Amino acid sequence: MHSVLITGGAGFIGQNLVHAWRAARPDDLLVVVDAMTYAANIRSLEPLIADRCILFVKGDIKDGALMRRLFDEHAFTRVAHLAAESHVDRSIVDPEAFLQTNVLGTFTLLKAAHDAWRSSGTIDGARFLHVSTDEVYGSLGPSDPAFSEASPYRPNSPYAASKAASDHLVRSFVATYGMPALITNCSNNYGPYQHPEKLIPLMIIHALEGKPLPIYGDGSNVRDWLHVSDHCDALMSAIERGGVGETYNIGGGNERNNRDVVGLICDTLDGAFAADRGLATRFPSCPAASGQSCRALISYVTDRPGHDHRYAIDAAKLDREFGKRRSTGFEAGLGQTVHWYLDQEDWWREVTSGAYKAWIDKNYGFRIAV
Ligand code: NAD
Ligand code: TDX
Repeated sequence: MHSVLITGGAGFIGQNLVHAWRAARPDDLLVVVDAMTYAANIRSLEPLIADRCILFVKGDIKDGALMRRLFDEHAFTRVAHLAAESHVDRSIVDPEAFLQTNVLGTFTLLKAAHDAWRSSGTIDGARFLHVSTDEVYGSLGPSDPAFSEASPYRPNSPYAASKAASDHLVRSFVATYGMPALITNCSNNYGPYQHPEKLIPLMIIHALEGKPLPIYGDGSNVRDWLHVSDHCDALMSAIERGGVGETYNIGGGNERNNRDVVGLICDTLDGAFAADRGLATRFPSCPAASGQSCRALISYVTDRPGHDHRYAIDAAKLDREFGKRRSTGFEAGLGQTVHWYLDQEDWWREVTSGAYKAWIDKNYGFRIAV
């Protein structure tokens, strides 16, 4: 049994990890700390909080005194660190928050964990899992081999640079202070509870509302899509079985270009509307409500500055050490995800009507149609 701290547990991957952890290890004490930025949502955690299955603390990882107090009160033996500013487009418009949370916040948390574990003499059995991204490795050409754990760091966006800096800090704490930490670098996640600023939910919701589907550049950029449930499964394996100081790449093995992903979302929605006439009543602005294809909404817009062309992950080390378990095929996972957003209209309307909307209105800059 462990006392576990999950930072960023109100975010997309964090919420999924809280539910997965609760189901897999019901005896562990779970404490979630999250600053509740625009990206956070605790609707799905409310039943767990009410039933005292988890403890939720609204707090900032940059608050060193609070972090240290949490370690002293709960004697954590596991930390899954997911709190971050995570959206590349925001990092282009306003990079400072990324440096503050991703770099300074990670440093503050590392220091609090290290101080607490050293002074309580529990450092040997403890584990600190730093959840990072494949974006630290930069961009691949069409025929380059996939990123491995040995790939050099070449971040291109302020987001990627801030995550790279945080990875380096973790590594330095392992080498210098004997911190029992490890790092995972994973590819693009998709699935339930993803904020509608990210490609897949954005396209689903825009299509339902009859808005343009803005594909950056020519849409040839490739991402390796990983279902969030497979990611959470790998994170739980890594924290329990991974080696201190090790890095594990986590990928879905599902390389797709953005044109194909958006086309598949459109086709899935077209099929769903054809099968369920009630959807036309709920979403009358969607082209599929009048028998048209959602593809009619696709609009190629100005490219993201510094847009990485391709990410691909070589997950051989993860598979070798923990066994291959990532099992969600992309077409099936995307279909389930589209249906999740169809079923959870209340959830995404609440999100899209809030702070996210104010930001997107103000920063629509580089989405001007070309
Ligand atoms: P998200 O933006 O959905 O959630 C991040 C959470 O962190 C939010 O709940 C937010 O409130 C919280 N947070 C932000 N600043 C904080 C602070 N200073 N103190 C405490 N909490 C704070 O992000 P996500 O997609 O769930 O990503 C989680 C982690 O996984 C991040 O570290 C991200 O870099 C990494 N990652 C994500 C992906 C992906 O495809 N989503 C891929 C690779 C790696
Ligand atoms: O409106 C859009 N149109 C578009 O063409 C948006 C939002 C995105 N895109 C493109 C840009 C990317 O090539 O789709 C691709 C995916 O974009 P995002 O969903 O913004 O993800 P990405 O930039 O690849 O980063 C994601 O994966 C790695 C997460 O946001 C990061 O947190 C993670 O580290």
